Amino acid sequence: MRNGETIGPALLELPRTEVRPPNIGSWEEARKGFAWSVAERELGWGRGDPVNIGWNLSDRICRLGRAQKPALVWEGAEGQERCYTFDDLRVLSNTMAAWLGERGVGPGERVCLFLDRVPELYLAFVGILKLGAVVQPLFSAFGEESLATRLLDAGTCCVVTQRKHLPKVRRARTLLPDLRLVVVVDAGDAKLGEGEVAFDLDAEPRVESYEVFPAQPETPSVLHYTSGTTGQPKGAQHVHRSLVSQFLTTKWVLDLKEDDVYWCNADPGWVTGTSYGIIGPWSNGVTQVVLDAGFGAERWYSFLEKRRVTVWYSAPTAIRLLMKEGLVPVRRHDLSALRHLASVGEPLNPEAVHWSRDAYGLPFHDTFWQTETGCIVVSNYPGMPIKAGSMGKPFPGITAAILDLKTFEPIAEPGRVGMIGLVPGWPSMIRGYWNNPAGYAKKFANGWYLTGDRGTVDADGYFWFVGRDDDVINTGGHLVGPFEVESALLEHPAVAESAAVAKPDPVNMEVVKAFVTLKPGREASPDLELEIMNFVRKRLSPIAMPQEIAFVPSLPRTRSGKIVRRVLRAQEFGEPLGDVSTLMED
Ligand code: 6R9
Repeated sequence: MRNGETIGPALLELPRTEVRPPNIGSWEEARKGFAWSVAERELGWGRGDPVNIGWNLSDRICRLGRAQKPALVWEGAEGQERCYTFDDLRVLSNTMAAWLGERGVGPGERVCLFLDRVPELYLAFVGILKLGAVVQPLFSAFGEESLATRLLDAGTCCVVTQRKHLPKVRRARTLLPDLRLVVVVDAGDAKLGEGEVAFDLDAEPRVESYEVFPAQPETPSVLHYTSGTTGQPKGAQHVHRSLVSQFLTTKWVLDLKEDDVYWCNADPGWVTGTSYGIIGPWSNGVTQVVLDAGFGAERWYSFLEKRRVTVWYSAPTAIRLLMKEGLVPVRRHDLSALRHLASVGEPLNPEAVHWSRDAYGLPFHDTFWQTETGCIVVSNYPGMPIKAGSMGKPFPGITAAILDLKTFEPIAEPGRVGMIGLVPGWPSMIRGYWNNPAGYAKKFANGWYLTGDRGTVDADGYFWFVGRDDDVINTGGHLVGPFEVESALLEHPAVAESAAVAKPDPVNMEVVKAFVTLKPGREASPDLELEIMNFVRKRLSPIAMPQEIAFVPSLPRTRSGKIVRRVLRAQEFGEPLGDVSTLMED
């Protein structure tokens, strides 16, 4: 098994990349005497500079002498291009903030962004924060019901959207007494109804100077709706102080340097697309590129090549889809500008780490975090040896432990499975769930913040993911983590993707059932099923071997790309599917 094999930094020394020391220096050194005030000082806090995130992403960067540097290089699905400098970002976010303020949107009110990844999404995000309002980004692919639930819960007063999403907003609006203003960024000659107003970024008079809302560190900033482990949408409330850890984790984990061209392919409807698709890179004054188009290996490689992307933050789903396409499309492109790759959202199978090293000459670095943590909390750092399949080590300033599932006391011995817990209090931890104090209270026990994920820690202090609390399979009293089974499945040459879930069993209570999609050119058959079962049995154990394999065309996943095992499990148990509003339709 290659699981756990160490990939040392030596292997990263590729002739094509200039080797510069990582921003973090060494993890051990960075951890010694760490204080978040390191980042606060760098951000100028204490000198009386504004704390407001919006100001920090734009005005502060201009003041550092980067006003004319591109902040956003945008490409649309049809190849359209737009480029905005940090000065444009400063002025256009001012414009948005002033415009909304004039129309009665006030500090603390919730403003929803219901947009594709168009430039207005990014500029309005910054503007809404400058105004002191709370920004609520939602996937524009949401249907009217998912939209209405989240807007109703948040008491949202304003939605910024596009013409093509107006019908959904209009239908949702009948249920939303608090929604006063619908802003359409591309109205053109569309006939707008009551409470609907056109905003044209290019035509609006540019607001050169704007007094940003004097946000305090604890002033609410972003409200992110997440499905969490139970599947019920919850509004995770962040505050302006989150910037401190989003800024520093971007610098140390994603290793962004001044001349980088950074691509985070996540949609801002998902926390990755805001923490590291807006706040992280711009607070570091780095150019980011955005592609407002869906997945496609050829399209993505062309984009990486054309934009000379140097640092790429992606997710296992996308990586597995790229693996499925094989090396041929990779070799058709010049990806030599790439120098650092990172991944988040789901466990990163060892196979994916090895594959990326072969395909791109660089391994993906796994990073672990949640909507609730607001920033990366456990990760693999540039310069630190990677153990393929491990999530890495806690970020300096974060104390993580594996907790006993009953007592919530830290488990001392390496390798024993428990709940991943964190000591509360880092800057970007959520301050509550909107309208749901009871749900928030459940996230803590014995002084620990509970992630709801199970894992282990090894003798070297590396953390390993086992599964979400409700995804772990209990077969005859043995706990089997889906990640381990899925990683073994992925090593089989016919398997493209997989999900391992519990299936009821009269003898063992539960057994493992695997749902598998196949690589192009492979066909499902009873022989293949047996072959794959044996393959897993040899690699893991008879207990972890799937008792049944279902070959399926695709797996249910969320809009952020996560495989939703609980839906497959519920089907096996004949239980209700729970909230499925974040599921992607195929
Ligand atoms: C950023 C984000 C959080 C849940 C988390 C865990 C899973 C995220 C992971 C990972 C294994 C990783 N998750 N990163 N599991 N390894 N590197 O994903 O936030 O959408 O709130 O999801 O995603 O189960 O608890 P969010």
